[in-house]
Amino acid sequence: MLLDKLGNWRKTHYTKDVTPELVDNEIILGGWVRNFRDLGGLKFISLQDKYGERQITVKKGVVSDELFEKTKVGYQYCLMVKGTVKKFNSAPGGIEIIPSEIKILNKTPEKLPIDMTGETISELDLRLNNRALDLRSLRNQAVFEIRGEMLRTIRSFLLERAFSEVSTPKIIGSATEGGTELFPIMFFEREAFLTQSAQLYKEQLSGIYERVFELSDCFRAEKSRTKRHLCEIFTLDVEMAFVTMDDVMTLLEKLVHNVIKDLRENKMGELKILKMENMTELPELPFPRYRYEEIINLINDKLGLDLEFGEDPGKLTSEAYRKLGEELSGYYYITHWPMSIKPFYIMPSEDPKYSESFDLQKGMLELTSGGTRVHNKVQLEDALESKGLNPISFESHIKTFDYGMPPHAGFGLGIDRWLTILCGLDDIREAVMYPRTPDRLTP
Ligand code: AMO
Repeated sequence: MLLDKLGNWRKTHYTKDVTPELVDNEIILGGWVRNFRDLGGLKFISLQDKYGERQITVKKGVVSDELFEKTKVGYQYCLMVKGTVKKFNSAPGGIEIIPSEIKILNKTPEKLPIDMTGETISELDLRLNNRALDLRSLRNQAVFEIRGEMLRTIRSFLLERAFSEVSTPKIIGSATEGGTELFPIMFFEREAFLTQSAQLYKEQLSGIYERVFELSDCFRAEKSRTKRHLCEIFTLDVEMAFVTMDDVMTLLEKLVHNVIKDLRENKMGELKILKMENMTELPELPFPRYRYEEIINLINDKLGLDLEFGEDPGKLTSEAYRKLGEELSGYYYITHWPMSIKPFYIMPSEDPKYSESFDLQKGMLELTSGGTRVHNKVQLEDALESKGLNPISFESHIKTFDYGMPPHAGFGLGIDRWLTILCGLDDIREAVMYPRTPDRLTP
């Protein structure tokens, strides 16, 4: 069969806009066949577009014989349908479209590599191998609609509070987080790296614009094959001048609260598709705050482990991690980490064994790290040396501390991890359109 041409047809509506007010009107929809049923004299097509789906009802005697014969479709065929909107209570949304013309714009092989009807969920690697198809599923549409809403709410929340959105380089000359886990690249004849975080630049910019944020990709050369690690991550970086970590923690918990409130108000349909309408609950403010030592004691007492001061609870086995998540299932802060396991830019506490730092956790998952930063140049140079780093490699950064760097604090939040939680996904790779892990460079 020859394919139809688009010609002068243009969509008049998206499926979500086809409401009962449009009954008896002629419309043009476009999209893909999610499902179809052929009952002999009656054919049903679920036509899906970026916002949802509508039922197209093709009944012998009601549509022309030519159209009835032509309507032989397969899963994910690309169609445009011109037709009249009718009320039909048992159709999704209480509406059906009676077509007068259908254009088949593209076809698919008889057997698709993954299930697209929504009846079963194919295995994740198979879905990722066929991601452009997989992303069309109603479930994935819900996940990425929620991601878009999260980013919009984050932006407006911060812009309303005198933040400036900034963009910092992703090709860098030396480490930001202190050495390891960088991807080297060739920058003409020189070696360069893909950035791990906006850390140093956002600190510098907080000395100019006072309150800055960035939403961007960062690269982590970690060979961690877990359900919570990626090699390319998307983070929210925030930095504020003239504050300490307490102010930043108050801002962050309000931000988290605001995003969830907005999702519950505006994306309930998507949460329902993901069966998260009762799970993605509005957390109470303020979030509980535990010092690092309290968490270590809790893990040792409740979970029968033997962690010592200075160990990173993040390095726990997944079993212990799961148990910690059962013990503390909501959002909570872990503060005052040992200085020995924090980066050079973090401010030591009055007792320098501890640091002015925090993580925001949701159950077993670390969502954010942050803290008060060192803003005194000499102290920063000493901190670099004490971490075994060469101040010469950080010269251009340190120089900026000569020109009136204000006290400042900030945090970095992993958007992919947060989306995983908000959508109740099992694996972080599901929260990224095209994930990068040690085993995955395509698609
Ligand atoms: P950190 O290295 O903790 O802090 O990163 C911030 C947040 O990013 C997320 N994240 C990851 N997500 C998926 N896969 C990974 N491999 C991965 N690594 C990190 C986590 C984490 O909490 N500069 C500091 C932040 C700051 O102090 O402002 C930083 O990058 O959710």
